[in-house]
Amino acid sequence: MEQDPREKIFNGCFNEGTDGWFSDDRTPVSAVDGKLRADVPGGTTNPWEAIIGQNDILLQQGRPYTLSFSASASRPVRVRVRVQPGEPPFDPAPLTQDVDLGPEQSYTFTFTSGLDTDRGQVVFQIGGNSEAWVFDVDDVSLIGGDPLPPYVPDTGPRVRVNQVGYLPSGPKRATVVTDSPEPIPWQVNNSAGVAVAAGASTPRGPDASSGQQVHTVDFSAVTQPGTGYTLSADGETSYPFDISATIYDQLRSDALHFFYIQRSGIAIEDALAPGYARPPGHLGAPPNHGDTSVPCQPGTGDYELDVHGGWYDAGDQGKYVVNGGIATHQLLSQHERTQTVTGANPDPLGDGSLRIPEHGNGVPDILDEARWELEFLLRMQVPADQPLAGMAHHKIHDEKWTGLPLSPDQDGEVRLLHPPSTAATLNLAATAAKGARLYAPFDQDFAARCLTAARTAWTAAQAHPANLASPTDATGGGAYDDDQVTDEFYWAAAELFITTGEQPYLDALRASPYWTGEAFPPDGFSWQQVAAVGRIDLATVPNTLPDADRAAARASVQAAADQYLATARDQAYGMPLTQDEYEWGSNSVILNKLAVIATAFDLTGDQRYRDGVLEGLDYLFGRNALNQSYVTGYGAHHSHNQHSRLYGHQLNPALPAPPAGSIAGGPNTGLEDPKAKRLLLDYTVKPPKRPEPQFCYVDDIQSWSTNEVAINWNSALAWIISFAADQ
Ligand code: 9MR
Repeated sequence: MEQDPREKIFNGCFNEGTDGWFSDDRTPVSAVDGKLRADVPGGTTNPWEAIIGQNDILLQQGRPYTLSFSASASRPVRVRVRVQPGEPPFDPAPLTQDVDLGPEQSYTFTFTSGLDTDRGQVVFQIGGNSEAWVFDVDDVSLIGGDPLPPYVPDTGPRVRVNQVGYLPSGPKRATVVTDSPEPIPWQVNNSAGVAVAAGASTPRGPDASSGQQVHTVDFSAVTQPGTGYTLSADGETSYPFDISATIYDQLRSDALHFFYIQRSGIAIEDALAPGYARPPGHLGAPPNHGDTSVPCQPGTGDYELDVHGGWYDAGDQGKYVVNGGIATHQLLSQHERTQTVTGANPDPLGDGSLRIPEHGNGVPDILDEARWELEFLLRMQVPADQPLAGMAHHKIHDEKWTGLPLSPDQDGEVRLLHPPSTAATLNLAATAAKGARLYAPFDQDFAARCLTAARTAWTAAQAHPANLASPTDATGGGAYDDDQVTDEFYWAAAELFITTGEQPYLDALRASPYWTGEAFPPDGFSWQQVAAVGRIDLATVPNTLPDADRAAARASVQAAADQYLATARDQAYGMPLTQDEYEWGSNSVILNKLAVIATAFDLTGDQRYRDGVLEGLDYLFGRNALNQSYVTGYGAHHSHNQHSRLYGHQLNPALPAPPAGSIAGGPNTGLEDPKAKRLLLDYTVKPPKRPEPQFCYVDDIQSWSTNEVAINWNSALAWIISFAADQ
């Protein structure tokens, strides 16, 4: 059916399953034959005790509306339909209508809105019956008010630069959106408005990831440090930028400070994080039901574990071993790089460098921060006297999804341990093995504890090589499922071998398909594809691999870096991402490819790699189709409404926005949340059309699939910014 431009309901025909609709916990809903079906429980007294509805409905005061739907009931019942405010006390409601249901029938009601809100609700209150029944509803439509204005992002000037700036000795490129078929003149002005360089652009034709006609500009010849430079071309002037050797220094610290603020199980101190102070989350104090004695999911184990601590994963407050694993690895690697690479500066990561409570304990602060998570990962290991001893539980999170915003100490949901998985167990083995060698100079006991846990986990994973996390276990938390764990085996074997030098781990490496196989996926490594991180460590960290094997590992890093650089060269916006790779967390895909390119630079000193990393960063700081810096607090136009229960400023001005240095997930062509769909899909055509890949992003707190924060994304940012700041 053609959508009326004044339509206020999203997915009212249920062509997209139950997307956009909520129900209460006791009323399961599903999309059946293009309708929504609810199995309504019996034994309730009030209509609102069973409920289905949609949030974020735009209602304008004094405007007429028409609500229509078709519905049926498996036996005659009376239900109540309401259009109401989205928050308690849910009154005054512009429409309250009792409806007698039976065989399928269409219903139409008109009303005038007394409310002015973009957070209205349409609800079907279907409780109040002693016996269970089945409710079917379809073609839900609310027409009225003014047509929804099409969402037009603020893309600023058509001249796109790195809004933070450029290193004096680094490449300096920009992208100009213009239809001109011929080169156009450009000019760089300093802050006094004096022209310091000029030239002509290079036409690049149509750009596949943005759908735009673009030119590139190269002003690398400008090397004089200064603030407030601008680039002008085609009658437009870019946002200002700096040229400075220190542009990434503060971000090196901020990107890591994010982890302190995401900590679970500790009070966040205002003195360390002004504006972010909060009581400890999930330490067993009511209303929390976690995380000090957390039971297993029903039917999966008869014990409880103390799994307090660690970092909250993202905008949710779950804790997932596979994502905690890669994030911990990247922090540990950031530290380890300072020990293996000449020119990598340990001081900005050392004791006293970060804003954390462990100052002055003689341990590099970055190791203190990583240990906060590593201790949690160790707690997730199944005790020796239980079935699957030595494995790691896949995750712990709320039984049901919680709303936004939510301070973790106020979370009243039951939290459960989800079954152990091979992938989680190998993440524990890999990170604990790496921790064993890195903490040894500072805390022998902890290092020994790590190594024992890593060995135990490795043995347990070998005994249970195919315990896969369920892809459907995604209520109240993410699934983080992975049906391929040979890469996790390879990574864990690599870390255990590097730390111990023992033959069985080398044998396991040799037996792995990754020993000679491609470890670097075309779309970069990730929490799910981890062979690359094992390979990078074999190539960079001192170990006892035979020389030829070590040389092969190094050559493979370089070959992957060459491939990623070739991708970047094809992009008029300069980043190593093809138009098909704008997936969930696409910014981290770029960052992780940049880490491979950076490692090639560390190994070879070849400037092409260093320049490729720096140019790739330009995209993340504003040289892109949206003119958007994806890092909070950095650049003239930066993301600041990321999806998070902690940083709820967009919903409640009394709450903080994400802290400076938080990176957003980035454009995602899947548009996997209702907000992104409603704003970005063009419903005037069938099937609804999404914008070009680079435009599949919205800086809105409700768009979790394009605009969330996450520990594995900030760990990727922190690693690469440390590299860039070292240059
Ligand atoms: O980063 C994850 C991405 O690769 C997946 O496609 C997506 C959907 O399963 O989940 C992402 O991870 C989210 C997790 O499931 C729950 N916490 C927030 C994570 C970041 O969005």
